[in-house]
Formats: sequence, structure tokens, C-alpha cells
Amino acid sequence: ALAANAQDEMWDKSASGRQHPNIQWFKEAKFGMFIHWGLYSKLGGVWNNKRYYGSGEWLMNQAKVPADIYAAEAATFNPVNFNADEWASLAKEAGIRYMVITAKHHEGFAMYDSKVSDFTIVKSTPYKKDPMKALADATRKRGIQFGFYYSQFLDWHEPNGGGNRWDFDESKKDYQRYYREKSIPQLKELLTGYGPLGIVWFDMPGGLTKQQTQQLVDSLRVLQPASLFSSRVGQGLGDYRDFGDSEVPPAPINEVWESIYTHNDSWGYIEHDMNFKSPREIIRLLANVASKGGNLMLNVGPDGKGNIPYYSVQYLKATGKWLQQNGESIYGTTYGFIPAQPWGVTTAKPGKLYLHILDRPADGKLLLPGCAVTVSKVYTLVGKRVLSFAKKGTDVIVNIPGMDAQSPNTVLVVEYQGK
Ligand code: JFZ
Repeated sequence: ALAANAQDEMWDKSASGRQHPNIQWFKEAKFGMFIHWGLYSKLGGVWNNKRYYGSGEWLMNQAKVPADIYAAEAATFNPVNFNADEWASLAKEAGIRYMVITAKHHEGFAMYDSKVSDFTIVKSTPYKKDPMKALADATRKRGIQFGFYYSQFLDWHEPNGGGNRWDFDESKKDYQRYYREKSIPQLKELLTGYGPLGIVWFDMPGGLTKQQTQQLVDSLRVLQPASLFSSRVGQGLGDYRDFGDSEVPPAPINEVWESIYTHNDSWGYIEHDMNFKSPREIIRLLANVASKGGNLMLNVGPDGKGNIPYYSVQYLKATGKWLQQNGESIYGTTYGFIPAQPWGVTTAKPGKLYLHILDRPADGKLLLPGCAVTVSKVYTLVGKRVLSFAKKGTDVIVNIPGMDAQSPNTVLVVEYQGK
């Protein structure tokens, strides 16, 4: 609840009437892939033989590692298995429409070729290449929108960066200088060196006044006017609303918004976390988020060698199989006019209501209460099997066939006039 409140403060509801001119693709996309990848991925949630659980990208903070000792880990970070085309084609196969990857997380390490810092994958690791260049190209080639996550305030590597209180004296920090010398120059590098970005995903604002945040946003807008900025840029200046982690609003929201979820219990790779959401859970979560009018951005945490965890690969592919057959009921939809029911949830397009059956009613009768439209036809999305239905006042009752009880989500299409 605390996280949700913090998130609400970041989002200025009065700004929801304002629309970014390039918001349409995002409204239709529905399914994004978040990737947390950095030095922490090599550590995998272990420091000095002690295992930490949850938020592996916070390991430096959890273990209170001094900045110079942490930085020395870069000398053995060598993601030789990283293959941009593999990641991008996995995303494609999974039905992903946009990808956001950590260019720099709170640890302060640039996963790209930054000229304004020495703490980068190119300068301080044996790998020496810029994986972000390759990934930006590979995703765009497949029609996937590409974006960067950038931790604009928290930077535990820099004496003047936000957040590192176990190592650097808080009272001596000069945030203005940090923004001037690292954060803003790095953001400018990311917005000029990697082609058109779908999204710049800022995180955890701090250290700036509202006016300074506005200046930051204005100076970056000039570089990429078409790029969407996440709400965590702060001060209500984002282009769409992000909910707190693993949070879906209880009812539909007529705004542009996104829910972000981890695939297991961490954003960054944790070698001892096997708690991955099954394809069934992902498919149902995606339907639930879409039925409230939002996008789901699901995170994966590749390891220090550059491998996406086995279960993430398998489960994303299975999700993609479902989407290939049922994508019409997710992509380009908004929430349906029937709220969540005991049997499931609804999404909609003009003239079509999609019924996502998550729990089949035992008597085979699907109730649509308050269905004040003229229904012309009901059929299964897969197989186009036409179903009979009855009308009782404003209730519509659909006779549904015996279904595969194991199916994660069976979709029916209701064609109608009116509304
Ligand atoms: C932030 C990061 O600290 C974390 O490591 C991860 O990258 C995540 C996606 O974002 O964590 C947050 C930030 C804001 C909220 C919750 C977690 N919030 O406001 O609900």
C-alpha cells in the first residue's frame, strides 16, 4: 500500500487529460518486456557467500558494499552468451510489443558505451562491447518498440549520487553536480546514440525541484519528441501512469497506464529464485490487466553470462502461443463494458466484446449482467464455433460448450450493435 501511495504522488491526475502525440502505439501494445540486466546480474543475489532474496539489483545496498569494492566486480563481468537477436526473437515469439532495458540501474554501472563515465561495460569489463546497440537494432528490426530504463537520481557509485549513505557522507552530497556531470549527460547519450526510442523509463525521482524536473524533461524532449516518458520522471511530468510493482487497479481506468511485474520474485537475476509465474498465470494476468484498460510489462532477469533464465524463455514462448491464437482479444483493446465476473473478465473493440473465461461456470451458462446492447452473434475466438444465447431483460446468458478445463483462458467474441 505504501508503494502504491508513493506511485500515486508521482502521477499528477490532472495531467491525464493531456496526451502525448505518439501515445497510440502504447495504448494498443498491451504486452511489454522489462529487462533488468547489470553488474548485479553477475552476482545473482550472493555477496560473501551470503544469499539475499528479492530485488537482486539492490544487492549492493542490501550487503552495504563499498563503492570501490563493488566496482572491482566489473573486471570479471563478461556476458559472452549475450545474443541480441536471440533476445529479440524470443520477445517476438512471446508476442511482446515493446521492450525496456536497464541502461543504468541504481548501482551506477552503464550497460552501454558511455563517454561521460569510466564505470561502463565497454571500459571496465573484459566484454568491451556495447550490448545496447545490438539490442536496439535487433528489436526494431522485428517491429518491437525499444526503450531504456535509467535511474536518474539513485546512483550508489557516485559520491554525489542519490541513495548511497553507507559509504558516502549524505551531508556532503552535491546532487546538482551529479545531475550536471553524469545523469543528464548520460540521458542525452541514450537519447541520441540508439535511434528512436519508444520509451524512456525513468525511475525514482529525487534531488530536483519541479522547475528543474521540467527543465530536464524539456531538454530531453527536444532530442526525441516522439518518445514516451514514464511517470517516474517525477512531478507529474510523465506521459502515462505506472502503477507500483505487481499492482493492478481494482477497476477499469480510463487513462493510459501500465502494470509492471517480475517473472519470479526479483527484477535482477537471483540464482536461487525459481518462483517463476507459469504461462497460465501470465496469460490470466495479461487478460486481467487488459480488462482494466492497461498494459502489462513483464520483467525478465538475464544472468551475468547473458542468458535469459530457462523458465522465462519457456514460459514466455508458451504465452506467445496463446497470444498467436487469441491476440485479437488483447492487442488494441480496451476494458469491456461488463465488469469482472465470477467466470472472468472482458475486453473490447468497437462492436465486439471479448469474454475471457478464466473459471468455467459448472452449469455451462455464462451470465452477462447489464448487457444493454443488441447482441447479434456469439462465438469462440478459436475455432469460430457459434454459440446460442438467451436474453432476460438486460441480462444475456450464453450457453457455453464443454471446454478444456485446463485452458488458462478461453475467449468468446460477442458481436453487438449499440453503445
Ligand atoms: C524501482 C527500483 O528500485 C527497483 O530496483 C526496480 O527497478 C523497480 C522496477 O523500480 O523500485 C520501485 C520504485 C517505485 C515503486 C516501487 C518500487 N513504487 O512507487 O511503487
